Amino acid sequence: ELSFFFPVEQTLATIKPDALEGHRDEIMEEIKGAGFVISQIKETCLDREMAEEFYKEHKGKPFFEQLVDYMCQGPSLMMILSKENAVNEWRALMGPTDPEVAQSTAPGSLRSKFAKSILQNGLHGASNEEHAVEKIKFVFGDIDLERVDVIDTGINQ
Ligand code: RTP
Ligand code: MG
Repeated sequence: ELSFFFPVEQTLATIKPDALEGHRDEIMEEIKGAGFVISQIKETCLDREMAEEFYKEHKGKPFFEQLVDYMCQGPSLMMILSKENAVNEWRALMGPTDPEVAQSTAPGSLRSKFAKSILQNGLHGASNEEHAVEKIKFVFGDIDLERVDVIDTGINQ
């Protein structure tokens, strides 16, 4: 079992409403193709209060209200992704926040393909390990991350 030598890490990944509606299957294939295990998955419609909490670190920024509107426009897909170095690997697969930057600096990335604008950029990923634990707790409650890979979500084939 390789994970004995290369400890598996978890991150919180989100397919935002517009990308979920338009590109769910393509994005799921890319996630599995990149070697992530989908350890938990939940489709959920954030309400304003939840969206504000989800992005609380951006409260007060000029784009905050638009960001909350965007996150509430339909269901999002929340996932715990497991892989060695999952936090950074998932951010690399997403690519930069701004799709124009993504297209020029990370042409294979998900945002280079599926983001519509710097706001409507289709995907979220926790920015560091501490943030990942906090976001996982917020979305999935108090689950045991040591055991999260034992649960078979049935969608990793
Ligand atoms: P995320 O948190 O969603 O994974 O995105 P990120 O780290 O790449 O970018 P961050 O700075 O954390 O911004 C969070 C989300 O806010 C929206 N945004 N809009 N209009 C703007 O200038 C602007 N800047 C950021 C995006 O939806 C971004 O993903
Ligand atoms: Mg962020």
